[in-house]
Order: sequence, then structure tokens, then C-alpha cells
Amino acid sequence: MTDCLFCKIIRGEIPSTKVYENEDVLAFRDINPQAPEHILIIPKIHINRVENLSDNQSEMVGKLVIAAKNIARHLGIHNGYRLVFNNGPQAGQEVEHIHLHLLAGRKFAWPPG
Ligand code: DGP
Repeated sequence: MTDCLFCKIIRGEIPSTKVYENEDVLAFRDINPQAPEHILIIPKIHINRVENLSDNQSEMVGKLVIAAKNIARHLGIHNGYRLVFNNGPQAGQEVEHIHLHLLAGRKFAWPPG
């Protein structure tokens, strides 16, 4: 989608600090990190929200999670990490392109704020 911020990052029109990329997925450092390690993992196709995923896109969602696992291992994260999809305004989603947050490097509270 032309105006989507994360689509612009995928196309290289906005710079990002990439940590991982394959045919389907891009991962880069969050511009406003909430933990010592804060990576965003996004599909290269534009989907705005989880509720707009098609039933046949489960493989793509799985690829985001597998990318998170590989990135955590590559970054030497051994003490656990948090994976988060903020979905919709009440959940704090600011960018309308599905993204999986990978957060690590500190202890996280539960329940979340
Ligand atoms: P969310 O609130 O779940 O929609 O998270 C969006 C995240 O995107 C937020 O943590 C900040 C990050 N972000 C916003 N704009 C940019 C940008 O231009 N570059 C990068 N690397 N991250 C961004």
C-alpha cells in the first residue's frame, strides 16, 4: 500500500536498521525501543490488522513467529522474550500494517499495562 509507513520501509523509501529479511518477512529495530532489544517483524504484503487476515494466511503468520525465534537466537537472547501483536486502537496499534514486536533484555510485567 503506497502510504503505509511499513510498506515504505519494505521498499527502502524510509531507512531502517534491518536485523533479518527473507522472501516473506522483514525485521528491523523499533525507532522507539521499549526494551534493550525491540525488533518489529512484518510481512512484506500489506495487511492492516489481525482481523483482516484470511484463513489461508496462517503460514505467513507462522513465518513471523519463526523469524522471531531465529532473530532471538541470533541476538543471543537466552532469558526469554515477549512477542506482541497490538491489534486495533484499544490495544495501542499505531501502525496499520501487522507487526510482531519482539522485546527482550529486561523483565516484563504481567498483566501488561
Ligand atoms: P504499534 O504501537 O504496535 O503499532 O507499534 C508501532 C511501532 O512502530 C512503535 O513501537 C514505533 C515503531 N515505529 C513507528 N515509526 C517507525 C519508523 O519510522 N521506523 C521504525 N523503525 N519504527 C517505527
